[in-house]
Amino acid sequence: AVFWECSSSVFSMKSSHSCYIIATIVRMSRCLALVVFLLVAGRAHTQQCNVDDNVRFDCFPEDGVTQSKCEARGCCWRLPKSSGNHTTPPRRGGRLLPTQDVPYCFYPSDYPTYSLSNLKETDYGYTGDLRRSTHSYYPKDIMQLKLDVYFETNTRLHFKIYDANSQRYEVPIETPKVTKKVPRPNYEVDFVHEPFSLRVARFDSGQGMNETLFNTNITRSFMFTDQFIQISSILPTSYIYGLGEHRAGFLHSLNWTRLTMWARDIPPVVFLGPSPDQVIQQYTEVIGRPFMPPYWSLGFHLCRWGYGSSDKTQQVVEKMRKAGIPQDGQWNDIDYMDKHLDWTYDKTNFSGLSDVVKDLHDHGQHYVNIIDPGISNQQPKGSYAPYDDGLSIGAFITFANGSLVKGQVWPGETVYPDFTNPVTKVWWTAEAKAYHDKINYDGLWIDMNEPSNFVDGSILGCPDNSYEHPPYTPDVLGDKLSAFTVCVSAKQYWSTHYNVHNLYGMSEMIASHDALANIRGKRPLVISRSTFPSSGKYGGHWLGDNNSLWKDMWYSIPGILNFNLFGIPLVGADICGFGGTTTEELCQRWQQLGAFYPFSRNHNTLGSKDQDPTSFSPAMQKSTRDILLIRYSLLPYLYTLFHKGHVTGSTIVRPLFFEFSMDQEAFTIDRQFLWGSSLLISPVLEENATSVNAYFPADTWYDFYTGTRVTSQPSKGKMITLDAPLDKLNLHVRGGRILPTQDPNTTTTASRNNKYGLIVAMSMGSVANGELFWDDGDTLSTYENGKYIFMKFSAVDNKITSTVIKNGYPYADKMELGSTRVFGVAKQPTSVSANGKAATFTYDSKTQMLTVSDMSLPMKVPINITWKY
Ligand code: MIG
Repeated sequence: AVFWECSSSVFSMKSSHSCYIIATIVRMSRCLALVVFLLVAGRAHTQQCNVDDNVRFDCFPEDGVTQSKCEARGCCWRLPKSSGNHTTPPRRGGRLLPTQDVPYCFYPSDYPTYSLSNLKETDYGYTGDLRRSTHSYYPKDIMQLKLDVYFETNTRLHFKIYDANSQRYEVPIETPKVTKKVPRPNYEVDFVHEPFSLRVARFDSGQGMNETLFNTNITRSFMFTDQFIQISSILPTSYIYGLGEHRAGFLHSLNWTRLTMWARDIPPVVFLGPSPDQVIQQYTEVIGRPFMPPYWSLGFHLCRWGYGSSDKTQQVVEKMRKAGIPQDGQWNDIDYMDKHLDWTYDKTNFSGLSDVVKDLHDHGQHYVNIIDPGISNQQPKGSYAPYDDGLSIGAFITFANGSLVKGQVWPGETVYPDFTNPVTKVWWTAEAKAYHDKINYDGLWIDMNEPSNFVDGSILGCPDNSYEHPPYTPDVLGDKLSAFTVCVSAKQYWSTHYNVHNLYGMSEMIASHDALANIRGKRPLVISRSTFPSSGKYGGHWLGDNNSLWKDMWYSIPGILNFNLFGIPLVGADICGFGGTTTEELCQRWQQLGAFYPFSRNHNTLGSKDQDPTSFSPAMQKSTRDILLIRYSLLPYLYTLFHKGHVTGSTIVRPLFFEFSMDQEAFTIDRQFLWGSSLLISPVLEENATSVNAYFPADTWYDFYTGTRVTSQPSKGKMITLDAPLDKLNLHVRGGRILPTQDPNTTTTASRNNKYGLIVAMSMGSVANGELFWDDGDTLSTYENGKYIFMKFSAVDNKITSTVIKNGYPYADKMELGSTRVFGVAKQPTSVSANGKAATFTYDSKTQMLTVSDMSLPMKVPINITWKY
């Protein structure tokens, strides 16, 4: 059970154990990140209640506070200065956006807490003892704690606070083990002994001063009890991003906002940056780097709940082909199943399913189906192997007494696989293989894995114990931990469900990823609804059930940006909206935006009107085709970004401030985003709009379509109103960058045979750089095994060259550069040569774009394109 609380200068986190959070924190010219927690408090004896409104730390975050309940906790009860005539606090609650107000009940400044003793330097940093002598208001204080501080790398400090006398549950995610401290870290840590507090500061060599990143010396609210943990820090900034999946804008409100992340549980680390993208690289160094997606998964995907038959599924694919709209993946939702049973298909309505899949494969396309965790226990014995086999090996979650936890999901009564159990993984692979022998699917879409349950806890309710009824229940849906999921006191192999609840989805991702790799021997695609830090190692995510609303289209941008912060970059929202009925205009705009989601899929709910692109007017189809062809042409650039993400942890889609971290205007922008450092996407998010106000951070930017320079490295960023007729998505390329491209086609299988291209966008000083990573797009571990080609491109004045850094790609002979567009060529060239031969070119003096075409330059050796004036 976890929640956050933030005021303008305070936040805290309460957790069942230890926690792990990442927030990128930006302050004026500096960016950092931050993270995490645990700890304790005691009964106040004397009360120092003279605390300013804006630093009041909420002592009664749950609903129903009264003066007597507050004072029973040893806390202060005072009207906020800003309360006006109100004498009772407004009701709290409101799950998505809790009431934001100054707490009436808050910690006194002399609240008893822990003291620090025996602080010693060690090989890895520091160790010390934390003790308290009075109890807090929550049951079972851990009176003696240990503090370990690890100086792990120059940019990573890790501190851990834990029970001195007994082993508590820790999340079994492998994190780097560091036993020797780095000699010259980029930070310092200091401690106050009585009462205990800790401060972390980063050296800022540029400014010759230190910047405090984390400082718990704010309120004595540090608690560490059996089921309630809390630590607070002063924030160095009011710009807070990240902190789990929420449907809201990118920037968080700091007005006593509670963000619930039911059960997150790994030790704390502090990442120092300083640049935001470095923060993410440092974070993924700990949790694991994102997987390398199969190339085909970066194409466009189509799905809906309720095609109802294999014929209807086939028809939509055929309509897409006829319309010439790119499509790499066709998906089926739960209606393909026989009575919603996992690893079966409806032999009546979907009798042609294996032919549909064969036809997709014959056309270089792929097929993905949904799988839910719940396994029906209601089928006649001997008729449904997934249940019979699972039961016989003990694959399912049980209560402490060994009886099965039975819930209710789509197939009716179900049991739940315990994916943390190694035997369950073996069973899951066997079931996935048996089904794959019938339907040759290519990827798995795993839904309902919170895990979801249509009854609370189980069909028999839940036992009465302290897991089910903790002393503090965070702000969760249904007001109890087992609401809409399984009983939290149920047993799993790793630990009690209470401890591993939020890991359920990830454990299923691991099992599904490994099963696919095993069965297909190729790169797996797993898309999961529930995720946890480290999930990006195993698959991607879609943002769940949005609606066909303009606002939800906007929210998808903070959504994809956040998942890039979380190290799960293969992410997208249901294009055109899942619930409700889209309009053609909304769907057309959403297809434009969605063409730039890392994971691009149109999906629709049962019973809603068709919303695949072919169900709209020819004009809408054309605009969707055009923008998807642009996506496909840019896939070499996107794929190279995924490679970078896989190897260094850098982000694929980025908020503007990741690249322009000195620009305060950029901090709040969540209606535009970047692909990598170089491509700016400025979608229309409003109905009836024919223009868009787009922010251009201070640099040189070119219109993607015409090559026209829109800004010439001004000293400050600018807001510019751009034309955005219905069939146009505004895209801009940053000066100084080279993007690798490929002539598009309607599948990646086809486009991968085409010639490559370059978009060269000159800086004001007439230089540009870029790179390309390429491999066969489907073989496992090509980077790790050296089966790839990696090259760098550079442009200076009137010359473009390449350097092949590594060539281990078996088909590198087939790669040819066909064309190049150069933005920012000031004068008309008289001739252009490509590897020494005269080349075809055109030049537009108005836009200053030089286009060189009809080339066939082998890419495994250096290229050289030169023009003369
Ligand atoms: O209870 O499988 O978020 O994408 O279409 C609903 C049916 C279950 C929820 C998923 C949605 C999917 C739907 N599923």
